[in-house]
Amino acid sequence: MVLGPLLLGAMFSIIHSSDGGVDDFATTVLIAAAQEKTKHVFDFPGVVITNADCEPISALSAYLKTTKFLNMDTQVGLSSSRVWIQFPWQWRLHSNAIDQLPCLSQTTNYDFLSLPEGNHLLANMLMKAGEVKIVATGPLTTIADTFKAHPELITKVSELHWMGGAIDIPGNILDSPEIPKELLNEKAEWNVFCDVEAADWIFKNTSFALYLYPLDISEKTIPKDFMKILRNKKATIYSKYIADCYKIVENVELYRMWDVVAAAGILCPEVLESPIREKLRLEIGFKEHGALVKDDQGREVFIYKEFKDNEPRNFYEAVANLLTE
Ligand SMILES: [Ca+2]
Repeated sequence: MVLGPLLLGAMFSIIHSSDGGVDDFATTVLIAAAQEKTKHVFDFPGVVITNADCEPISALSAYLKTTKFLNMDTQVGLSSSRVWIQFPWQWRLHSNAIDQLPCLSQTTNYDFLSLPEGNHLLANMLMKAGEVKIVATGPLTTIADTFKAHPELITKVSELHWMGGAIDIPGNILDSPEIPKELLNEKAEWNVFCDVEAADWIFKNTSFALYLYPLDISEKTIPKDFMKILRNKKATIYSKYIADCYKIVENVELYRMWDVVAAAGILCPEVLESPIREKLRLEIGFKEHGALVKDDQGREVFIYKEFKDNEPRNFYEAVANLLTE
């Protein structure tokens, strides 16, 4: 489906479950830009932050400033859920850099304690919404905890689009200085590894369509290549903001557009090769903790592993077009 203008009101809502990294912010802004560009074919009621790939207070502050800066009608909440294994600090501190972006310096301070807690916000948004598609660009902790407390809300979700896992290529947890080497393995990816129990709960207790965007596809996305294409477009407030975000990680050689690919699955699916249907289960227990394993008894998942024509350039173009023009 290609999104287009609709005059009768929003067809569905997108809720973003973010964990506050640079790429998460880029994803949020892409959703906001697409909402404006498609003349609100979907609602974007909220972003819920999980304390995972971020320093949580700066991530919350940056999100509040961002939604104000971009004049977004989107609520923000920080979840009180806790992951099992935290991301390395070298990644988590990026949220502080976003909070310090010059474009966000004019916005005012907030009373953090008066804000809705993230899981309550997520539950309330689901109660009020019709059909919901969740874009999850961090661990599934917040979503699982909210559904454990409100199982009746699971049916509100038609699709979960999750950046997670590594299927036919190695994972990405080995370079994690804070974690003893014997607890790491070559197969797990961080969004799964950091809370395998939450992912396992979602796999076993839900039946909505689960679309997976593993490292297999996002490994091919290079922010510098995307920025070359974005710079050739007529700049907008969205494209300038994303340029500022990716500048924070421009010298991080292994940085990819992991999370943005998951949003593309809803916003511009025509640039992705059709997903492969597979049954997967979670490996739990050290050795291969967090690995996603093919298993006939596992959960049905639709895996996006390739860009159309094996060419990320069309993805860069489609995302750049949503942010500009
Ligand atoms: Ca993320």
